[in-house]
Amino acid sequence: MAIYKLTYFDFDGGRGEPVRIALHAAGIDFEDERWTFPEFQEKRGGTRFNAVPVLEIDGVAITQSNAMCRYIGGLAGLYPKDPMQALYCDEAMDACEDLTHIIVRTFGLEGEKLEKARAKLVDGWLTTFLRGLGELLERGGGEYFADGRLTVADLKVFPMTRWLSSGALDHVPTDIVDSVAPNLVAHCARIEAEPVVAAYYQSRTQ
Ligand SMILES: N[C@@H](CCC(=O)N[C@@H](CS)C(=O)NCC(=O)O)C(=O)O
Repeated sequence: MAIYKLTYFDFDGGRGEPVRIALHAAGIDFEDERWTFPEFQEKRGGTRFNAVPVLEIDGVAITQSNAMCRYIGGLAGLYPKDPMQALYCDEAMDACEDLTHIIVRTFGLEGEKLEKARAKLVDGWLTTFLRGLGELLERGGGEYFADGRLTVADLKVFPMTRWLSSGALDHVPTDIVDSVAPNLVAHCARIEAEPVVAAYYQSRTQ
């Protein structure tokens, strides 16, 4: 049995969370290494691209969160075998990746600069991406992004919409998802209630 370790921030979201849930869904025990931000600054130089998440499998370090989602998703039965459905799945995951990069550009700003950058984000890219993701969900049948069932695309999107609605991002209204793509709000609740997802969070509280 291989030994797995996932290193990411101590945050139930972002690029690491879908991988954690997929590992749990695959029944793979893993070391859940969670770095505080100061720890990240201290240790990031030891990662291949100065970034997390990093997945180690028997000591071999893997980067790129969507590649991890596809691989662990495949082991968990959460990645479509049909090439077209896999394409649908990848499209949603890569859109989340682009959106994450855009949001991160506003990190580190303060005061008026932050307020202006976030207002531009809300009216611009956030609206564009949420609308687009809402369309991808419709194309997938309205409940899931691909394959008519839970896949890693759902595991990638729901922590993002949960985060955007949480109030954690200053100047991003907590009703943004609801006002742009209400189907993504229903999707978030549906995915949180999925047995494998609920079981993962249950395991976190034990
Ligand atoms: N394409 C990479 C991006 C990794 C990435 O940018 N991770 C963020 C944390 S979510 C990071 O470590 N950022 C450090 C920085 O940009 O300074 C992936 O999907 O894993």
